[in-house]
Order: sequence, then structure tokens, then C-alpha cells
Amino acid sequence: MPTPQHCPTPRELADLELLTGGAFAPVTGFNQPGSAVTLDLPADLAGREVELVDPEGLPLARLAPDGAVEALTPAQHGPFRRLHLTPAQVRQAHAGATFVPVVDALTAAEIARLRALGTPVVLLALTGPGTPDLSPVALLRASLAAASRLPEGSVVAVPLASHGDPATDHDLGVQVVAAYAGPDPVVALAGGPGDSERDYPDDVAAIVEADRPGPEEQGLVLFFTGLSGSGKSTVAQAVIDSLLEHGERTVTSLDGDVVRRNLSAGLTFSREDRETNIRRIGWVAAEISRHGGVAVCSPIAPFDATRQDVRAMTEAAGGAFFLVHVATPLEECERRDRKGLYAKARRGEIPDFTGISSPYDVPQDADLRLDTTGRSIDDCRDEVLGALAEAGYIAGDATPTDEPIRVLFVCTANICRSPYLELRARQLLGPDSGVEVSSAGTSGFDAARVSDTMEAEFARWDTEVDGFRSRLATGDLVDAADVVLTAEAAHRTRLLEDRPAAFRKVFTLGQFVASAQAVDPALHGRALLEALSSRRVPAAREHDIADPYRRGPEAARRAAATMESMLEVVVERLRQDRPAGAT
Ligand code: ADX
Repeated sequence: MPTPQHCPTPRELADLELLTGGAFAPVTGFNQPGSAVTLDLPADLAGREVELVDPEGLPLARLAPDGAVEALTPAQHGPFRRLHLTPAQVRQAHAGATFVPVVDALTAAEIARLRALGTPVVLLALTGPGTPDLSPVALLRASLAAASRLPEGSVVAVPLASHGDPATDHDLGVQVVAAYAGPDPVVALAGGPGDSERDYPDDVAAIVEADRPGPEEQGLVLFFTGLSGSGKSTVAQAVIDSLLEHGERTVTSLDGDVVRRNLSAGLTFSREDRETNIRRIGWVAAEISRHGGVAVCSPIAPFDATRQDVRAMTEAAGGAFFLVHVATPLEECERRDRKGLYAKARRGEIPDFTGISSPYDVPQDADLRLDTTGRSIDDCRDEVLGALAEAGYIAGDATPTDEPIRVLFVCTANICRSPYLELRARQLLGPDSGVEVSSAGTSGFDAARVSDTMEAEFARWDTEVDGFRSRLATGDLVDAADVVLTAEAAHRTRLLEDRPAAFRKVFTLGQFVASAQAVDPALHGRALLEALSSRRVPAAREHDIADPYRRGPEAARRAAATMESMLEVVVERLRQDRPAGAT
């Protein structure tokens, strides 16, 4: 009995079925023009019989030494197997239909064209490797959705692999489609609008979108590699905390030391065991990425080949792989020696110690190189977050920039409360605070001066008010701001009616202050905004700053006092010119 040598993927199995189903000109061996599968077999198998098995070891086909293929069992794996019919089965079930090869989801216009034919329609979904624009499963789901919109529509999966040459692919496609259609008409939909203009019915559009997640939704393996003591785990943990604070992604940590206590318990530091350790991490991380999660890995992972395997596993699962080389030099790692391991390794008490008596392949393919020497954890974390944002994997507003933070204060008419907030905040912030303030009103006067009501309060601080003119709080002003702070909850509601998507950055002033006081007091500037975008106290009425307009000097004094105490917090927590290390 020959030893099974190759475990085909479900797609290869599907191709094999087509190959052995008598669909077109007899194909007697692999690697021939027109064959649907190419298998490169090791040279030492030449002249031997080879058996193809499914993932569970069930023999599917036998390849004779002369290249002849004998089908043993049809492939049983893969989603939508019931749609994989042979041409003979299709001829029997669908004689008299119109046959339509499809490689992309059908647009509303294309579906309308097919309806107008007035015949039953069979969509031949060409699902082979390299052929469809969508993943095979999504193409089938989209085709089923389209077929359900036709009076008599059905879908057949045709696993037609691309050979990388348009002419060959076309000729082969014509042959295959003809085998399914027999004497019935074939309608080609080719030449439709390009990707961005394709106008799908809602259910089809949802399938297409889910199949092509943007980088912010795509699974991600964030892989830190570097010497022991380089700072991998520390920076990885800071990045994880930040991702969790932002709240938009699910995160799993696969830290080197932690993994070795559970998933890889019992493994040694031999080359083989290290490779096993990293492949296990890679396997788990790739599965996490398959479901759109973020896996943050921080093992030493000293070997380039194993890191490449993890990259390949991740990409095969539809995830993105982002490699950070924590390039802290050996001398610095050894100087830190927090676990005392380098000293032991130098004394020969730990064999095969990375950097001392075991090699470390410096990555040539790192997306980011990070030397932590002399740098703060926050600084390193921010560099990683910045690189991730630049690559599109996390929202840009989660990352620090040199840009000033733009604060927009809003009240009703922009003549009492919001001008007070703007002008006093500017005074309190002083120059170079990294915070820019402005104000506007949800309704009322445009280009009006500050109201008499507030004059006396401004006088108290010698605030320059002459140049101030009111303006309307437009959606554009909300868009341009990093944070919008309103005097009352009603103002917030009003702004969100126009810009519902801005809900993460629009607060009542009182709500912002209470929320800022409820989180880690060390959070400030953009990190504070980031944290509060997902973690905030509700906007309560008691947070509102009562409108003092035309209510006399006592009301103005009370409003000013409330605003002063709130501004104190806002100014201190948002300013970006704080000395490093200050909390
Ligand atoms: S890896 O090479 O397989 O990627 P991994 O990250 O899991 O290594 O484990 C590294 C951790 O194990 C180090 O941070 C260190 O604490 C500890 N360790 C124990 N022995 C060794 C060794 N021989 N080489 C490197 N690290 C070791």
C-alpha cells in the first residue's frame, strides 16, 4: 500500500471531483494542460503509486506511476458540497434552463436581466482557486441570494481553478461551462461595472461586505519578536491595554512566558521545541484572526523560518500579520537582566540561551523596528499604535499625533456660556498647550457680541472679549473637532441629530468632567479622549450648566463658578504640554 503523501485542501478536492467527473476532455495526469490541479511531488516518489487522501485520511484518488488518475471516493468536505454536482447530474436536473457562469456577486441590474429571460436560470458559480473575486463560500452565498430573487433560479458550484493565463482560463472555462449546459443557452454577464460601481441588492451587498472586511475589521496577528528582556511583553501589554480601552477590537494575549506555562508546557529551548512552540502560537493566533480578533504574540521567536510559517498561517486564515522587531540590543537586555537569566547563561548554567549560546535571526521583514533603550513604555506603545493606525488596522484617533486637540464648546446662542468657556479656557491653557478651543451655538444669533450678562464675569479675569463673535454650530464644526463639550444635554442631543456618528466625541461638559474623573488619573490628552470615547458616565441633567441669559448677575456668577471648576479639570486633563512623567 503506498503511503499517502499529500493532503489536499477542500478546494483541491473540489477540483479533483471535477477532474474525475468526466466534465471535459479526458485528463490522465497532473501537471498537464487543462488539468485542474497541479501537484508537485517529491522526486523520491517518481515511479511510485501515490494516494490522495482527505483531511481525515480517507483515500480519494490514486495516481499511477504512468500519471493515470483513478477516482476512489468523491470529496466529502467543504461547505455547500450539495451544490457540487457533476455535469451529468446538472443535465438531468436542469435541462431547458439558461446557464450563467458567475465569478462575482450579481448586481441588481444583472439579476433583472436574468429575470427578463423568462426561463429557469442556473448560476454556475466558478469557485476554483484564483477564479472568483470573492471567497468561494461568499460567491456561493451571494449566488444563492441572487437565485432566490429569480422565479426559477438555482446554483451549481463549479470549482474551476485559474491557471494564471487569461487565454487558457477562458478556453477551459468555455469547455467546462459547455459540459454543464449541453445544448442549452449560455449567457455571459462579463463586462459589467467595476468593483466600486457594482450596485448589489441589500442581502447580496451584506455578503460581499462581510467577505471583504476593511483592515479595521480584519483579523490581526500582532507579533513581537526580540531577545529575552528586550521589552516585548511590556510593550505588548501596554498596546493590549490601549486596544482594550478603545474597545473596538477583541484581543487575546499570547505572551512567550505565559504560553510556556500552558499551551507549550513541557517544551524545552532546543531548536525543535522552540519551533513547535512558535507554530503552536501561530496556529492559535491564526484561528483568532480568522474570526476578526487581534492576537498579540510576544515570544522570542528567534528563527526566521518559523516566523514566516506564522505569517503564512495567518494569511491563509484571512488575517493580517504585523511584525514588530523589539530590537533592544543584547547589551541592554543583559544590563536589565530582570530575571537574572543572562547571568546564569553566562555562567553556563542555562544552555542554549538566546543571544548567548543560541542564535537569533534578525528579521528582515519587520513592519516596525523598536529599540526600547532609554525610552518610556508609553512612548514605545504609542509608536506601535501609530504604526498600526497608519496601516489602517486601528482607528487613527486612537493614536497620538503632534496635532493640537481641537475642543468645541457649544451652548444655545454662543453669546453667554460657550464664549465664556472658550475665552477662559484659552486664558487658562496659555500658549503652546497643544489644545485649540472654539465655540458655537445650536441656534440663535450669528456674529453677535458676548452678552452683557457675562461681561462682569469676564472682567474678573481681565479676559479680552471685544473680538468675539457668535456663530452657528454646524455639522462641519462638529466634524472638525476632536471633542465637543456642550453646556446642556439638550445641546448634545441636538448636535447628534445632525451627526449621529459623532456620539463618541460629543459630551456635555459636566459629563466629560465626571467621566475623566472616573478613569485612571494618569490618562490625559489624546489618551484620555481615546479612553472616554468608549467609557463614560451618562449625560445627566444635574451636569447641565443653567442658562444665565437675562437672569441677572447672581445667575451669571453661579454659571461662571460652575464653568470655572469644570474648566479646571478639562484644561489640566487635555493639555499636551505637561512635563513627561507627570500624572
Ligand atoms: S522561544 O524561543 O520559544 O520563542 P519563549 O518566548 O517561548 O522562547 O520563552 C522565552 C522565555 O523563556 C524568556 O523570556 C526567558 O524568561 C525564558 N528562558 C528560559 N530558558 C531560556 C533559553 N534557553 N533561551 C531563551 N529564553 C529562555
